[in-house]
Amino acid sequence: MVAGAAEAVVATERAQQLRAAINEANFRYYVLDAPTLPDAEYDRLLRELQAIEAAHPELLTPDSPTQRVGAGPLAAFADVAHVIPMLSLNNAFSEAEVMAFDRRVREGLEREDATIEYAVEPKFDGLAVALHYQRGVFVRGATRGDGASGEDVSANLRTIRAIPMRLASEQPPEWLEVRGEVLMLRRDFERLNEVARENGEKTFVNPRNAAAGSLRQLDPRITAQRRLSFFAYGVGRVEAAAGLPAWLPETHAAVMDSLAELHLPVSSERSVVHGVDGLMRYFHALGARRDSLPFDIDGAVYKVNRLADQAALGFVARAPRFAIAHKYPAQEEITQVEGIDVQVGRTGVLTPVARLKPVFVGGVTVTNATLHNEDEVRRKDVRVGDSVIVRRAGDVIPEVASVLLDRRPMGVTIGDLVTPEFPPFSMPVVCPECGAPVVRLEGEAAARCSNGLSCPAQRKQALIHFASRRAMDIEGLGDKLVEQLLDRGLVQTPADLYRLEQAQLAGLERMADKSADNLLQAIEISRGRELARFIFALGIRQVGEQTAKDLARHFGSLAALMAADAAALQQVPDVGPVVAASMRAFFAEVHNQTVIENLRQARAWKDGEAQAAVAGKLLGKAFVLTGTLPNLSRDQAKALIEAEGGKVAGSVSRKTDYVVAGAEPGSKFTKAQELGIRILDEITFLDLISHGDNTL
Ligand code: D41
Repeated sequence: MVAGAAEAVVATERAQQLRAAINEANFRYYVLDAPTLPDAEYDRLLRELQAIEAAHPELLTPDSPTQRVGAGPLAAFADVAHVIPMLSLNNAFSEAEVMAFDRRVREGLEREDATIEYAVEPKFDGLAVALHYQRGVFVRGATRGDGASGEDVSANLRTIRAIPMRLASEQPPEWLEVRGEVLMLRRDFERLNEVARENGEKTFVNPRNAAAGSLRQLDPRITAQRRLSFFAYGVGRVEAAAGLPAWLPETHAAVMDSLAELHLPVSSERSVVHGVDGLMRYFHALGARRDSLPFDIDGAVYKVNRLADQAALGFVARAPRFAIAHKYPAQEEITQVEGIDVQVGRTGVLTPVARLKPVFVGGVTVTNATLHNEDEVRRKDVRVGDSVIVRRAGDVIPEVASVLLDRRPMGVTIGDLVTPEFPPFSMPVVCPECGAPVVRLEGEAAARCSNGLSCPAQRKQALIHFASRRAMDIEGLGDKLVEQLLDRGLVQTPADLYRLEQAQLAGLERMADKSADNLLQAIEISRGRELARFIFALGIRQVGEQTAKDLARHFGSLAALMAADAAALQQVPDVGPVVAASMRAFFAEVHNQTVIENLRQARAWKDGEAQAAVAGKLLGKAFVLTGTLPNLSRDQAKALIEAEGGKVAGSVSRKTDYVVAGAEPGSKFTKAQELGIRILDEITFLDLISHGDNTL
């Protein structure tokens, strides 16, 4: 009995410790974006807590981190009334409208000559929700709905790790209603769609729709897999704890700072500015960073900072007079598909491209959007004549996000005749550029022209690649010029470049004597490039820049490389059967052999010497560096790794063996955790360098 009681006390204390540690880890990971606890350790703590709660059910609390994915599916969401209505925001689309807003504020406050102080923040493109905390514990959450009442989505909100289940405060208020936006980070959205695509399921049009779809799932276990995020933008109902003074911040900025102290996620992009000048400067600065933010925003929100002024201004209809949303140009627009073209790339891959009625989206006029591949067009069922949503987020290539099926033009009846609707897209069976048969290998998404470098489109892309900066680096030889050289029959293969003469160039468009000289000189300079560049320039499928370097180092000469069989090729790091087969096939083609022979006579490259693989403790091991190490610079760490035969890559993949992480690591750290890759700090890293892998 006594022993049992003592055990229970220990369990209680340990459960508290574990909850605190887990909550802290969630806060650092999801709110500060600066993880400190390795995933494995986090899982261990969570399992230990689960075990304690299973042995002592009386210790289980609703705010325990084990309860984030609790119950099974609901039949329906319950309605929740918002005691304080959730207002909407008026929009401004121009500087003039912002000036009018500022004038109304000054007039409303009867301070016409004053410069108003504004709290400014990004306008998250998500869904507004209200979170209720009773004595610091999350008890309920609801969607905004129509502003007067919404749906109880508590179970789904619990799955969002950025939302604390308990506020970080010794003396929490009796009641705190936090308002904010639920959204999905771009990287989580991309991953979700990637998985959906792989499983042949429907993809989401944008992160907002994905967040909405996930939050309104009746089964919280599905929501839990969706990785939603949350940012607070204000408060609703607030009641101080009995015996404590009321919480009376004077400004919106102070409210946000308090929420941050309670470990609620607030935007680090928030700021305080003065007057319309300050608003516009913020708008443009944020706009410049828009594409590089980890989430979609559709504008900036300006709020009169002083809460007393907010109260004095009040609201009209359902929107406050003290706040406005200043919108950026839309990243999505509706337009029509005028045609579907098929483009042929360097390796013969056919890419369907939608030709669009020009539309202004994401700050540029878009006339084309990639449709990726045949399966993708079929899945979205994009057809000529369709109205489609075009999306351009960040600096990514514009994309057809979805088709508005209800606007698809139907067949038109003229007398007895009915014109058919456009048929579903199908890939051409012959290459649109050269007429050769199109092939699609089993298990591949890409359809290819089977004609290799006899196809003019492939030849053109191959030449552009050959001349490109990271390959032979022939300055000034871009798209347009390559096209002209090919059209006039001056060049057929890369080898022909080295036979060009001044007189031949003179007739080309925009080619004065001077530029002709420059081009010839750039070609001349490119003679004798190092072997690695030359191998890369050949454009062998699967052989990228790094593989080309490894091959050059390993074989030393092109002759040795060409003579190597598949087994010999696979001696090179990262060269597997697929890459080896691709190289064997390339060098087996008579056409390629001839071009290479001509390039040899033109002395286009210089062989090196075969270098035996460095012997070292870390031979063949792949490292990724992230964050700032306490003592070593990035270059120093890299040098240490390479001296032991290891390699440093720029991004984390399944092939990564170790991630060396310092302070403020980036997304590479998270990725490494997800893939279960070993993460080293500086001390363990140095240990590895001196003793090899067996000590870890
Ligand atoms: O980021 C947002 N989407 C955001 C929405 C924000 N930063 N601030 C907001 N502030 C308000 C007021 C001023 C009315 C409290 C809002 C919203 N409202 C809002 N979101 C959805 C409807 C209204």
